[in-house]
Amino acid sequence: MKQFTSVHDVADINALAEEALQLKQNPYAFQHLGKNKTIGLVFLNPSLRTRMSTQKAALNLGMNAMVLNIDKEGWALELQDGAIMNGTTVEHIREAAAVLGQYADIIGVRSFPGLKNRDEDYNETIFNKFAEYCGVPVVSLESATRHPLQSLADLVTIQELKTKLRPKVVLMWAPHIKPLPQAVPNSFAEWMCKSDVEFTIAHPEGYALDTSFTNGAYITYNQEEALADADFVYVKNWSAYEPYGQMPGQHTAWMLTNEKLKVTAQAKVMHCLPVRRNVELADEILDGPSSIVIQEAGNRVWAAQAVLKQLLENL
Ligand code: AN0
Ligand code: CP
Repeated sequence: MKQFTSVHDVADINALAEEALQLKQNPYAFQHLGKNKTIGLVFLNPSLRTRMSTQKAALNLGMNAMVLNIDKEGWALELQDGAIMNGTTVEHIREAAAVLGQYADIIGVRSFPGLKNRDEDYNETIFNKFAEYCGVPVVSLESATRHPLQSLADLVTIQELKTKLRPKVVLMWAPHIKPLPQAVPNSFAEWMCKSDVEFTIAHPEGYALDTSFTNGAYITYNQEEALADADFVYVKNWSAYEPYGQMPGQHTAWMLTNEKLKVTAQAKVMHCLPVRRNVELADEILDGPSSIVIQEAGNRVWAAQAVLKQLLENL
């Protein structure tokens, strides 16, 4: 693997998930691979899991890991080409990314969408500039439209816990108080569409995702129909793709409860976290036997480690 920005960078997603599960059994078997290699993790937005699990994965492989919260600790970044920098921005992304590439063998970048200009977000303007100017392999730590390290960890968790060959997996929209990116559901959908699962997406009218991520999924506005016989329910809020970044309705009744889970095949409930309790998901689910959110977050380490291992093997 030369970079990890989406499912399209992966030759065989099942083999990669399998590799992650093997690393979980034997975390330190490849310490030699990362000797004297450094990963730079650059955050333009907050993170708990991605930050810690990717550092842990790098350390398990014998790498050094450096973290820069560039939005808070770096110089104010200019993103526009040709800008006359006589205002508030101090450093252009051209120099910033190129310099970071001098210090690291691999660079991870987190850059959320602005949710204002769809073209800018869906062209991955910021992420792609980092990738272009840094000159080393890049890993997405969640970009404007995708979160592939999360999706790989989700696939690993489903492979680990499934009790039938082809489980039914449901991506279920959840209520929220503010507009969130489509990155997690886009990415989960494109990974599930390539996996050996029966994949359904359920959301209220107005919350359709970009169809280029959902090709092959069964899509419904009926929450109960989607939940019927489900083996895994993946809960996530997202804002509308059209009109972009808007919230066409609060739909608070879509919050998942134990009562609603009764029609499932004793489904396991997933969420990428962070989750707003009693807005997106009821306490009774998060604190009950259906939830696998902590195991899912734990698997972020093995997903990241499988990806870094393949990138190191290709350096
Ligand atoms: C982010 C999102 O929805 O993309 C990060 C999730 C991993 N979540 C929030 O902003 C709450
Ligand atoms: N799930 C996830 O990516 O969490 P963080 O935003 O805390 O990294």
